[in-house]
Parts: sequence; C-alpha cells; structure tokens
Amino acid sequence: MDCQGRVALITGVHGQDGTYLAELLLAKGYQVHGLAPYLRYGLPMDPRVQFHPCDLSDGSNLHEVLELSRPSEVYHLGAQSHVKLSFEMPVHTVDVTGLGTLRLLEAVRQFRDRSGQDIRFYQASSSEMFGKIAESPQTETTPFHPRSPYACAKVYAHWQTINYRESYNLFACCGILFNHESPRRGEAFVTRKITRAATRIKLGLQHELRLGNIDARRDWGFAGDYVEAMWLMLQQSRPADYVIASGHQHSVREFLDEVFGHLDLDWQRHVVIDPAFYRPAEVDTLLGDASKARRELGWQPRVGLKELARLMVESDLILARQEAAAAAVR
Ligand code: G4F
Repeated sequence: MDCQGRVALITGVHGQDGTYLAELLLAKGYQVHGLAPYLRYGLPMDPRVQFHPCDLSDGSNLHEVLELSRPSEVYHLGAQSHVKLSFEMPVHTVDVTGLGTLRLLEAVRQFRDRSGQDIRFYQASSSEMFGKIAESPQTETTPFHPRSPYACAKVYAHWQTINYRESYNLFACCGILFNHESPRRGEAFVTRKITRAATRIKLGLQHELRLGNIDARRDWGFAGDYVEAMWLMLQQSRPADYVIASGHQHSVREFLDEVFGHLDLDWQRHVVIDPAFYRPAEVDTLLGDASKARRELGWQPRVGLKELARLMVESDLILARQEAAAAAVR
C-alpha cells in the first residue's frame, strides 16, 4: 500500500511500541509526529519524527499539536503503563491513562469537526482488562474484571473510545494487546528485568535477581509484530476491536528457564523471591485468542517465545559487555 505523504501522530512515541511503530510508518512513507511529556525521555527516537512535548495529564496544547500536525491517523499509546506502579500512584495513573485518553479523543473529535479532516484513531487497550479471567482463552467478547488502577483506567479508556465511535461516528479501533516484549522493553517489566539481570550475572556484574510472583502466566509476543496489527486495524473499511496475542502461554518460571538456559546458568542459584515485588491483587493467568485479527486483518505473529528470549538476551549481552568494559577501565 502506498502511504507516501500520509501523516500519523503517535502518543507515547518514546516508548517500546512508539519507536517500533514510528519506524514501521516511516518505512511506509508516512510523515510521523510524536507526542510525549519530555524531549529527552525514554528511548532514542528516529530524527525524522517531529516531536511535540505534551503531557496527557494536562492536554492544554493538544488542539495546537493537532492543528500543527494535521494527522489522518492517531495512534494513542501514551500511558502510565506499569501495573505495580499504578497501585503506588493510582490517581496519576488514572489521570494519564484514563482521562488522558478522553482528553485526546475530545481534541481529535473537535479537530475533525473543525477541519473536515478524515481522521482515524487507535486505542492501546490491554489484556490486563480481563484481570480475574472469566474464561480462557480471552477474546473480544470476554467480560472485563480489572485488578489494578492501571487496568481500571484502561477499561475506562476502552469504553470511551467505543463511545466516541458510536456517538460521533469516529473511526476508532481498540487493540486489546497481550504482553509484548523486545530488547526495547523497559527494565521494570519482568521479561526485560530477567534478561538484563541474567546477562549481568553471566558477566559477573551482579549475583542476585529479586522477583515477585514467578508462577504468573502470560501470553508473550514480540512488540515489532504487534505494532503491525495497530496499523492494519486503521486500514480496514470499518472500525472494530481486536485481540492481539500469540495464543501461547508461559509462566515467569518458564521464561527464567529459557533465558538462564540460553546462558548456561541455573536461575535457582540466583533468583530470590521478594514480597516487595508482589502486587496487592495479581492477574494470575492470561491467554489470548487472536482468531478475529488473523481472519479480518490477515495478521499473525512471527516471533515465538524462544526467539524473543534469544533476541533480548543477545541485545542485553552487548549492554552487559559494555558495562564490564567500562568497569575495567575505571
Ligand atoms: O512484566 P509485567 O510487569 O507485565 P504486566 O503486569 O503483565 O503488564 C504488562 O502487560 C500488559 C498487557 O497485558 C500491559 F497492559 C501493561 O502495560 C504491561 O506492559 O509483569 C508480568 C507478570 C506479573 O504477573 C507480575 O506479578 O510478572 C510478574 N512478576 C514477578 N516478578 C513481576 C516480577 N513483574 C515485574 N514487573 N517485576 C517483578 O519483579
């Protein structure tokens, strides 16, 4: 598809998904605008992305950003996205992740009505909304039972997005994405915490890894595959909501086996279970059924868990070697 000259705006552009999505859209010929709270925050960004500072908990310059960028596609990825942190900062999380979505939806609607611009909206919904699961696997029709301030905020944002579609005929899609990881994943999320620690242990830079509930089960995929699904949703003739998942489930324990095994290490000698990393309410198990996305979008994941763990370990080994070299010259 020729997308030359199309304009996209991405919120949360400095995050894992934001950077992968920006690269995908730039490669397709889009002009990409990015929105995030600070200029230097998060991952390095492609210099072709035109950056606009904007905090979703404020939103007072959203109208200006929309007028300046005039996007035909808005990808709303920005959020306070750490589940454990949301218990410590519930009001901030709900403000950014829940109300921030409403601020953006309303600004997008007003911009569309003022300018007559055809505009499509993607909402980053989350499998955390299923929480205490009502059935397995989870599909687009599985009821929600959120278990954290973060998940409650995502349910609110999800339904607001659907309401803007139904009330104002906004072309708006919710991607209910299950966990998706990569070498760019933040170090506070469990997969990256594990690959960072295991590679540092391998090089003698640390000896211990403190974790919470390692019996939790997740459906993990590769972030690079999942951003393609976001784009595909906005290319359809009708807006709809889709579960995006690998359809395979593993425990944190199994991820430890995979990563430490890859490095010829025994995780049992290094992992310490620390109650500080337990959550007041846990989501024990998540498993997605992405049949609708396969059928209607032609989407399917390419990278499985083994390959994902290998990618992350190899990337973190490079970082650990740099750290070891820097320590040696000190
Ligand atoms: O990697 P996590 O922090 O991801 P979580 O909570 O599943 O949420 C992520 O995926 C969601 C999609 O379903 C996103 F919406 C959300 O924004 C985020 O990206 O934790 C995964 C599991 C949890 O059960 C947690 O209790 O790992 C368990 N865990 C065990 N020890 C740990 C740790 N999690 C973290 N972050 N740190 C630990 O030390």
